[in-house]
Amino acid sequence: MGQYDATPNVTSKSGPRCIALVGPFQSGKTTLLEAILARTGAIQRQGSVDTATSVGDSSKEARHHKMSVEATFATTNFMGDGYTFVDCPGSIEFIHDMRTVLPAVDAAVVVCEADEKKVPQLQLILRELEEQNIPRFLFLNKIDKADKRVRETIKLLQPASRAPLLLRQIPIWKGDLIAGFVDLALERAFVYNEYAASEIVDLAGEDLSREKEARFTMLETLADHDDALMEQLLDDIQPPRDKVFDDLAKELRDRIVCPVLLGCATRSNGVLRLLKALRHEAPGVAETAERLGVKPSAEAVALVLKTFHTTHGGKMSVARVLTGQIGDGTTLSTPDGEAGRVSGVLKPMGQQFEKRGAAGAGDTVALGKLDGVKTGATLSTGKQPHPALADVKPSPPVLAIAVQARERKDDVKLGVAFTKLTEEDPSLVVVHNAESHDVVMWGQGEMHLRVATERLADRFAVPVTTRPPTVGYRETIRKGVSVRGRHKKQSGGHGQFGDAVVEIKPLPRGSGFQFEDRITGGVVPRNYIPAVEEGVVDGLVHGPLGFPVVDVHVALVDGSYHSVDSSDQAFRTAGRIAMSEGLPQCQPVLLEPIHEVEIVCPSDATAKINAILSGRRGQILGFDTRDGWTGWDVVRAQMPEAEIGDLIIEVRSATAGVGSFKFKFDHMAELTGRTADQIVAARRAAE
Ligand SMILES: Nc1nc2c(ncn2[C@@H]2O[C@H](COP(=O)(O)OP(=O)(O)O)[C@@H](O)[C@H]2O)c(=O)[nH]1
Ligand SMILES: [Mg+2]
Repeated sequence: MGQYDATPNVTSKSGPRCIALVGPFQSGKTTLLEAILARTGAIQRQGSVDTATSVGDSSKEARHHKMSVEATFATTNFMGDGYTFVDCPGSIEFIHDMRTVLPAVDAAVVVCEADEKKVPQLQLILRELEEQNIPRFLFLNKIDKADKRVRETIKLLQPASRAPLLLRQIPIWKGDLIAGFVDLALERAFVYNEYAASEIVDLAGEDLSREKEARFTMLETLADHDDALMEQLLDDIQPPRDKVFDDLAKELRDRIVCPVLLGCATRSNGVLRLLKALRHEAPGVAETAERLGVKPSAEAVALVLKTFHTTHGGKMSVARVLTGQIGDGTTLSTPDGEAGRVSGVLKPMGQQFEKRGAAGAGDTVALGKLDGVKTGATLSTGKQPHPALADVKPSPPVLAIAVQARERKDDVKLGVAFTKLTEEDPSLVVVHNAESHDVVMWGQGEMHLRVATERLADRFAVPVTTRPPTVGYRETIRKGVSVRGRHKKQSGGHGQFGDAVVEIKPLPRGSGFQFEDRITGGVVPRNYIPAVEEGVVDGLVHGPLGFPVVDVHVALVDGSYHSVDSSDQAFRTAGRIAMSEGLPQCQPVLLEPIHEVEIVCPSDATAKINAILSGRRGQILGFDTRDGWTGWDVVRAQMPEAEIGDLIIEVRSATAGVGSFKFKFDHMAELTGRTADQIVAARRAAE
């Protein structure tokens, strides 16, 4: 029994832990956090997400949308050790918040349900953990609603995980309900109590033989990486309990297996077992530091997991200290240079931050007033800044909206708000479109952009209006023409005179603009020719259809001048006149940007995705299985930019929220017919 039963409350060698709660949307992560906080005494009683009384999801946006829209940190104590749990949002639109937290956690608890429909989401999240090499437990939640054998559930979920799912507990059924569990490592049976520790009961009869069988399966999986254990099993020798626990811990830490625990977060069942498993088996900060390449040192090294701009406390950088100490007034550096002095070390608890003393290795704390520091930054106190620990890149954005302050006077404030917003959430990208003058906010989906827009109003007090961004249409010509542009003005004394004959002709797609000087005999003096070219370029900015003109060749072939009245300005005007008269005669045609799009989706949605693409004037180039994924496809297509605008909304709804895409510009293509007429008419109306 030893340490696994009556463990005294002594601080373990592992130091304060940092544990991520991750998993599909709605699986019960926020509820589990609440149960953990109640069970460990950090809060008086367990609140619930359903009555908006939980510590997680306490921001205005989360309450409003009834879902986690950003990572929430909460600190507690269990059996003498400090723990910070990070409730990470499960939706793919907010997955970046999880990604930036993961590098510095000791382990992740993947909360999931026995639901086939959630397998693609589960796989998406497990991939992030697998790629970042994070030790992970699976917490099979909502077992109060279980309607199938746990072993069947494991079989259902296994394709989502590269590491074998290792069932550590089996349920005790009472009729159709699960009344408790048998811990296979401990070889003990427990009956659940609501909101209290489970009770030990004796195992007998059928439960006992099921236990033996399930335990053997667990040991066999462990033995795949432990030859000594394999020999014992072959020789029918019972391995000692401590040896089994050691193996469980080792194979978890080496990411060889993913142990599975059962529970019910709403009733706080299985929570204590989970906490004990974390206490005994999850790596400590020293191992995590080693995984990140941080050497033990008196100098502090910390990683920023999240940035908050709070109303009262100003900017907070939540960071995990991997080695050394950070206190109030500590001067920190990032690899880019000095980051500033810490003003306040606080303990994060949902939306609240409480002052605390200096933070040591393992602690996860909010550091006040580090103005230049961004999420993901590596902080250190050494003479030489510590090199960056993690390089977590956001997924390419998939949806854009053009944003404008509702009131002009807020324009400057909006710029500042954007800076803070993107500091908090690097998966949000703000770009200024020099051509259309749109300020465009790119994000990970509809809800992501909606929450960002709400934050602009709520946190930064800048109400905004939004609209779809401008599509980068162009126009070109289909035939050539020769035309004269003549500018003559006699107004009182000094007149103006410029006269240029140009030949306009189409160029192949993608050639841009070319200018040729074919003047002979000095009919247009050398020094005026650049001015003619400038005038021609002026004439291309806004073509007869209302868009920039591309892929044209213009040759200056003839003209005349006046020794007194000619000037650069007059020739520039002549060049512009030639274009505005010539282009409408050249059969102008609209060009639209076509992008190559690569969509990833669960295979059972591929047919739907193909239909969506065809319905949006897409040309399907082919599809393939997604490399390294089970049950996923990649569909490639060429699509007009105008149709990509809100494509993600349809893709997400066809894939239960997990499909995504990336795209890159491929070429400009002619667009004629009704669609083109509508675009040109809309442009005229807008002008
Ligand atoms: N029956 C049951 N419902 C649960 C359990 N855990 C969470 N829920 C419910 O599932 C829903 C989603 O829970 P939440 O914690 O917000 O999930 P999250 O999206 O993963 O954070 C809420 O209505 C919870 O009350 C559980 O163990 N059993
Ligand atoms: Mg949640």
